Amino acid sequence: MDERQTLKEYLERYSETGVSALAVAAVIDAIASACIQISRLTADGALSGIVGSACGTNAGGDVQKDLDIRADEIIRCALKTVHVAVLASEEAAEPIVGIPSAKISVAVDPLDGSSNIEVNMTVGTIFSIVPTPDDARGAFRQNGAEQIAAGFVVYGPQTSLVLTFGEGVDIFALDRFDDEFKLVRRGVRIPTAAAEFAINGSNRRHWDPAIGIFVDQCLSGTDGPLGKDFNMRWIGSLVAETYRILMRGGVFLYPGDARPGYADGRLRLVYEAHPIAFIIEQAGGAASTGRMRILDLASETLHQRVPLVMGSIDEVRCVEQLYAAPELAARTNAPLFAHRGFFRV
Ligand code: FBP
Repeated sequence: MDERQTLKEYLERYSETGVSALAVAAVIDAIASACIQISRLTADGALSGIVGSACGTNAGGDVQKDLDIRADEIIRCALKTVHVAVLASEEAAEPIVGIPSAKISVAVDPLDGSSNIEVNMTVGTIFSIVPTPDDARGAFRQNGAEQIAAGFVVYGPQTSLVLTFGEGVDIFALDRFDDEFKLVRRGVRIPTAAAEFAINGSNRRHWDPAIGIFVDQCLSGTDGPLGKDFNMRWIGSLVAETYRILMRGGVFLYPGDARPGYADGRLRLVYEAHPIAFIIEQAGGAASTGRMRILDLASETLHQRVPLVMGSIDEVRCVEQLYAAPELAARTNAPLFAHRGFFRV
């Protein structure tokens, strides 16, 4: 018999810690139920009418796929059953007001990485739970450090839920037989140093010098200043990259670049970078724009983008140092990279 703790049991225990904990637990339970439905749709694909076709564009200007829209509907419907003051979704231009007196508000990316749907690659759902301020309109203008809880669900070979309440990171796997999430990892820790980096290298010519230098340092391996050989990955799915980094370390970069509309990168602060940064820090990693800590940032607009460099602390600090003094790094490394740089600065 499987003795693993279920998410429901885990949330019951957490909800005993206070009145607002009860509300938070109810919201996570509702999101988890919604994610079980989304997991089924993702797994069934064309059999459930999901083909990954484009249906329009969302408020942030991203192409919306059929599963983006279905996932958004499922999450909204689930959250109607619990006490949420304001709900923000990547798929909606404006926040949706629920029960204004509710103590918590929720931001969600219902389906992250949706360009991966039609190619049968991993996608996910990301969520952030924040306290509702006196003026609920300010719910998503708080620093990321104010988050009460955050998590994401990865729809991969396994469906996994990664969760933090600000006291470490725990992981649950979906038991498809019982239709329940069950605890599989407690207190996940990211190695402080790692030898794997993830970036969309096709944007190389548009990057800031600091990013180009860092990538060249990784590519120069044991001959370079970082003194080790790096492996490279790019899945094009933030949730999948984050899960990998939680499992074995590494650094992920989606920097700002010179393409029109990409000055602050691609990822959204409120429902992507904030929750991911909270999880990464709680697992002992770091999350930064390259210039400052993500959790110290507050959003001015709901769909605001932000550069994101996150993962193993040593590599994130290395990128921050290059941003602080790119000319120094360029001078130190120029001769080496002029000869060996794959992505030349
Ligand atoms: P969506 O929110 O539109 O899904 O975009 C986010 C994302 O898919 C991330 O999951 C991923 O890291 C990134 O975009 C990939 O972007 P690119 O295609 O530019 O490499």
